Amino acid sequence: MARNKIALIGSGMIGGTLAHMIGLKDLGDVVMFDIAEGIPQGKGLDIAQSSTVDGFDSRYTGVNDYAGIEGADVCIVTAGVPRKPGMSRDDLLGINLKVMEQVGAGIKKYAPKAFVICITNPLDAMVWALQKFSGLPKSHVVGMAGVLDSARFRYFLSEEFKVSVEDVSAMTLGGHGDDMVPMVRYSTVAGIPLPDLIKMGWTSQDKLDAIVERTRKGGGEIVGLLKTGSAYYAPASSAIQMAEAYLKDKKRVLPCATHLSGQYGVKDMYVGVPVVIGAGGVERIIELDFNKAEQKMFEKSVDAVKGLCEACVAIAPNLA
Ligand code: A3D
Repeated sequence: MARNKIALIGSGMIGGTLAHMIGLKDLGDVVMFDIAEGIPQGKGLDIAQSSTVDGFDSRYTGVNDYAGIEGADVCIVTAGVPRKPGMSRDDLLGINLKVMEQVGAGIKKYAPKAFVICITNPLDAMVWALQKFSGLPKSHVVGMAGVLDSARFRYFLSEEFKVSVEDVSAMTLGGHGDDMVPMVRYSTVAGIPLPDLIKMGWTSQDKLDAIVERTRKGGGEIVGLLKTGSAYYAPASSAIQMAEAYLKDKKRVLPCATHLSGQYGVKDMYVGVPVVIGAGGVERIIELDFNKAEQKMFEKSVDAVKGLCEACVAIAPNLA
């Protein structure tokens, strides 16, 4: 049986971390693509040399030509620029939209059957544009944000409750911006919802509100500390979880930026909602019943994404 071929479009901080994780998890062979000459080749060779120590057989190729991604089963897109302190994700839109046009054309030509996971920011608008530029089926183009935002929420909750991260499940929906919607009602410790944990005296409403706020600003907190770029370990882990769900047909239920065509009252936009990911890509979109407060937050988040899509159309009218 042929091994999976995983193409990483963008070989920067997240791309390099992804390449290493794919080897350690034995998910397949890796093609690293970048416009910067030498970077994908150098990182690929470095990781390939580590394979003898760690004992994995993934093969690594570094390329500067899209022909190298031919026939990829999965493409993970991080090409573009990240945030620096003082920048919002939205400030990246103009530069990264042009990058998505090139990436979309490359995937369309060489890997039209791939499952594509976009990470480039501003995420919800970039994945929306990438699907249009590439012309791939909507079920096969998704954005990574919800898994990361939920992972941050889970981590902060596990610290607050002093319990294993494994026992905390949490869900963050909506767009990947400061208006994201951490779903307190649907987040639990071993099945016990957070509102019940407040009643049980495990935490207070004020502390929970502070955790929700820290989750919303989780990316910015790391940008402020690093000063030279944005987070890359947790974003890479999150995208790997999505790729693995597809390659192993795991049918994982994960919050992903997904194309909505009427679900949640949203049409032709990518927004973070829970979906089932298996061999068919996005196999099912799960529609939750929001209460009034959640609905209001979700609508605010959707409005922010809508504004970004309109800004994309102003630059590239063919996206309309
Ligand atoms: P970085 O280390 O700068 O890597 C980006 C790479 O893209 C560099 O190696 C560039 O040379 C390359 N590149 C630039 N233009 C092109 C092009 N036209 N074609 C191919 N490659 C190109 O950034 P990073 O890896 O830290 O972050 C990558 C992206 O992910 C940024 O847009 C971040 O904002 C975004 N990001 C998203 C999340 C989400 O949760 C959605 C989290 C963290 C970072």
